Amino acid sequence: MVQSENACPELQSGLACTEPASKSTAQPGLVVGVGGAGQSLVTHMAQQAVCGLTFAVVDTNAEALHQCPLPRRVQIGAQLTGGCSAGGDPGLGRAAAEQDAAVLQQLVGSASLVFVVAGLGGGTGTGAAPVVARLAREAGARVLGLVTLPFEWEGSRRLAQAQAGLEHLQAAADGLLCLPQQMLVRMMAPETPVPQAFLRSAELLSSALQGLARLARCTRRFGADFADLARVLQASGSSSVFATAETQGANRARELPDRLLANPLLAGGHALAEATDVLVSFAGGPDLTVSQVEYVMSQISRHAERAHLIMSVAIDEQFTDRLAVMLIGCCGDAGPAARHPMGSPQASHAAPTATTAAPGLDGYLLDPEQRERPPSRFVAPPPELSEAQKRELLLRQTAGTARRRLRSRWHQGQLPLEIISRGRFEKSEPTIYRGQDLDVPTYIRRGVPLN
Ligand SMILES: Nc1nc2c(ncn2[C@@H]2O[C@H](COP(=O)(O)OP(=O)(O)OP(=O)(O)O)[C@@H](O)[C@H]2O)c(=O)[nH]1
Ligand SMILES: [Mg+2]
Repeated sequence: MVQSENACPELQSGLACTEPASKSTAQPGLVVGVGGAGQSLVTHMAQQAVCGLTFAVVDTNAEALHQCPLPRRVQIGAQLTGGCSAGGDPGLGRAAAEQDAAVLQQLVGSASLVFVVAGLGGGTGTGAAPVVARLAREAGARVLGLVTLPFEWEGSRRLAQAQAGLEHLQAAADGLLCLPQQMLVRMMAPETPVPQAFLRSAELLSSALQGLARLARCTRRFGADFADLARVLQASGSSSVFATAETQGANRARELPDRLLANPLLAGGHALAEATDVLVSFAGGPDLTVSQVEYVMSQISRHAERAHLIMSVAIDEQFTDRLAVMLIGCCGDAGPAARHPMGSPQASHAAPTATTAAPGLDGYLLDPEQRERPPSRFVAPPPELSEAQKRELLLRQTAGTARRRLRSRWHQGQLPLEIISRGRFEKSEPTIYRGQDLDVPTYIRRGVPLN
């Protein structure tokens, strides 16, 4: 059900969607928060007044929806959960979304660009976000995910659920940007209250949303486009790093790299050292100069020597005398991307990869050649094994350990040592304690066999 501020406060499934369904009246961009974290993240994003975007939230939890200040609220799975949350069960979250797929289709149907926002690890966001993404793509929208992963202290089950949800969302969307919330721990003082940490997540993802929206939508843009963005985001999975910075005034280009690298997610630039792809998206006014871009790029490339740099410049009158940069780095583990390439069955209109990207881009790319990349020093992802293969591997390992233990017992022997002399203690009085001569080595006194 889609709920507007004026609609009946009683949330019911099947209310008419308040948005037009026609693509000719396409919304500039729709941001959909799914689940509890999705709601609070999107509420924060909506307060940042990102132009050209509209906001909506989707949840199983009717009470949480009632408290959400945004006008466009959609309750899903009322018949399955009775208006409660999915209780941490992503299967239930997914079923809830499937049950109300028609309403969700109405919600996303007229958007050309959809951002799906969720905190992964619980039930609704983890299960329903991939369904929302899939429906949006099927309706012809370009879809990007913006998600968080749980803190480690939330437990291994949540982390595993989040990881599975991440892969589903990655398969359903054109790309996603992921913020592992555990990274916030090292950015904050130990006594930081949890709501403060959540607020920091919201700020980081809000600024990423602004950068992504600019890159995806700006018509006066040079260089990398949505296809490049999608490729970098698809390849990065949970291993991407991102940062945004904005400066103003005559010194804006000089100040920008420092401000960007001060972002704790970049760890002073160290996080870029291993990156194989770095996308740098500029937003500037018509007064943006070549030397300003060159300076910022030269500073970034000093920290990302191994990376393939991809650049995009968006020109917007509102950025006159201002400069904003969004940086996304990934470590080139094509992992889930390779497993779910953009031409996957779910992809109804897969965006082209960089090699098939729009002709004419090359002139703007700093490194347009698809040169061979240096081998990554990242630890390779574990191989994908079937259950039977895992069992066999486990059996072999266990058998190996047992054999090693047995072998070491068989080879245990005793060296034929005999005390013939007490060495320099020969002439001295023996040190007898509880009937034992302490000048005799302990292993001999105790009869410990040596190999
Ligand atoms: N940044 C941020 N993260 C949150 C917030 N609430 C929860 N999270 C994170 O998001 C994960 C999922 O929690 P929720 O969004 O509450 O779960 P849900 O999707 O509503 O799922 P159910 O309540 O089980 O139906 C948690 O494990 C947290 O890591 C929040 O307000 N802000
Ligand atoms: Mg919830």
